Amino acid sequence: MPNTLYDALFAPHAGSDKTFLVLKDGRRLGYGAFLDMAGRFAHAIAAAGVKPGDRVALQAKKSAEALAVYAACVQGGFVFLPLNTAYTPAEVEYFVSDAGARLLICDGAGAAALSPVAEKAGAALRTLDADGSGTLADAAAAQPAAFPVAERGPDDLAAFLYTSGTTGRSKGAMLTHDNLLSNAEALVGEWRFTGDDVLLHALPIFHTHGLFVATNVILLCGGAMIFLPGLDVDDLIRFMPQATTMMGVPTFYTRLLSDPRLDRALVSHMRLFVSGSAPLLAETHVEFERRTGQRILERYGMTETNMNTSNPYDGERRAGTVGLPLPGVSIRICDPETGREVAAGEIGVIEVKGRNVFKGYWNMPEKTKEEFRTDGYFITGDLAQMDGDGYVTIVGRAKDLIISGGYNIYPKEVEMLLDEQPGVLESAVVGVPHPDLGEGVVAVVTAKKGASLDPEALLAGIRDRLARFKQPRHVAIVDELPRNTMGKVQKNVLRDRYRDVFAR
Ligand code: MCA
Ligand code: AMP
Repeated sequence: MPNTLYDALFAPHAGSDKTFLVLKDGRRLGYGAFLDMAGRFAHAIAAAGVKPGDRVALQAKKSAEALAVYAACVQGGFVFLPLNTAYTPAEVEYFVSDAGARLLICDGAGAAALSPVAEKAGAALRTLDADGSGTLADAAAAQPAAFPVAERGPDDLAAFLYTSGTTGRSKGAMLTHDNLLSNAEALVGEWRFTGDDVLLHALPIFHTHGLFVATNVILLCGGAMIFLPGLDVDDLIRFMPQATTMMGVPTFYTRLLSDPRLDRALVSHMRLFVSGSAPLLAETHVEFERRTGQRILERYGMTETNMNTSNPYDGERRAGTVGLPLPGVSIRICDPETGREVAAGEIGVIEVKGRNVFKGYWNMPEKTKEEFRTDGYFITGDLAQMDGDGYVTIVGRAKDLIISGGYNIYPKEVEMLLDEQPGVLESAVVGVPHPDLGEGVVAVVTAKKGASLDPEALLAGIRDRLARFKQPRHVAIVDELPRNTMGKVQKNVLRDRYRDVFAR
């Protein structure tokens, strides 16, 4: 049966004993063994009542087995819904019920808290631990490795990835087989990936960067990944000699730079370092080149669009820019109000069109409509300028968004929870420079008349409902919030006022 993504990414490797994954303990997993595991998982998922088109939510630690669940979903025609492991059960409940997931797979340790969530949503619950054990693995063990590949065309859904919204309500971005395949093809070509590549992979696999950019590129070219559980600079340095390429968010590069072991000799054999998900400071780019002789290649993307632009592999990699539109991706910079394209060099909002652009937000036709122009361009909310050579420089965001260590945080979501705390009149949440994470979260809160507020108590009040990475790292209690003449809170004033709270 034809299956767009399976046929391109997985089927060519059937039966191959070539290494796909090198794990932290040095174990190697061949492509054939990985696909056999995926086939068994596909049986176990189907046995839980999941049919093609149904959503399968996964909140589990990074492991070869967790990645095999992704492969199993593509093979079985199930829609893969990966979730950040930092999400609290309250957050997971929203995703599972909004997506109508038929199955929730979680860590064994999280099963007690998530069992009522699954039950309420009418989803089956299975577990998968970091060591590959759990009830899903148990159910898969007795199954055959072969699983019939479900028929899926280019426009069929492959995955849902939730992105937060400016209203505080997360939206499920629906990604098709062709969205993912077209982008992997563009990146393999532009970044010259081949079956000889070994990618140092320390990113999480529940986001576009670690899953679709890194993993799909390696699957498509038939290379290997050194598959590490997370960012540990000792591991990066230990495995670097075995790798040819690395992808990371800017924090990967600033942490490597703060280690004296990073030098030319360590990385002279590497052919490519890629950065994305958050702005790479030009000074990081320059400092990395000074220390290592390597010019980091910065690219720009979004969950809804996969990758849009990239600095060139062979041409000039310009620090502070995100490069040129990828092949097959059409980019224009428009006036946010009128939607008219601005002249070269002027600032506007980035709009994108191409096979990479998602199908819309799940169950939100109105929201989807708002974010597309009538001629099919998607409005990203990123402010940028494009120079005469086509290089794009991101200068800010029209959306109220904080990016901390590559994770997105929508202030509205945090503000809504703070505003519910006893004694709180109102709050404003902003991102300010953070030396390790790029931006750190600051909450500025005012009290109701007669109430007194304690920052610790406020944080304790939101702890169970908000993933740790979204929680403010600095809370300021003030008498009033600065407002403009229209009465709107001036977040730029707050960003300025608190810009040094995380300074080293
Ligand atoms: C962890 N913590 C964080 C973050 N990560 N706080 C704020 N922002 C973060 N990003 C907190 C934890 O809650 C914990 O808090 C403490 O930091 C240590 O946790 P740990 O897990 O040890 O942190 P870490 O290993 O140092 O992780 C930092 C990290 C990680 C390596 C920057 O966040 C990461 O891998 N980020 C990559 C995210 C990513 O892949 N983004 C792509 C999405 P406490 O100690 O208080 O409990 S964007 C995307 O896909 C688009 C399409 C694109 O363009 O790529
Ligand atoms: P997400 O919603 O998690 O997919 O995050 C996408 C957002 O990350 C984009 O809309 C940008 O604001 C930001 N982003 C991704 N790559 C870059 C980059 N190289 N430079 C600046 N911002 C980036």
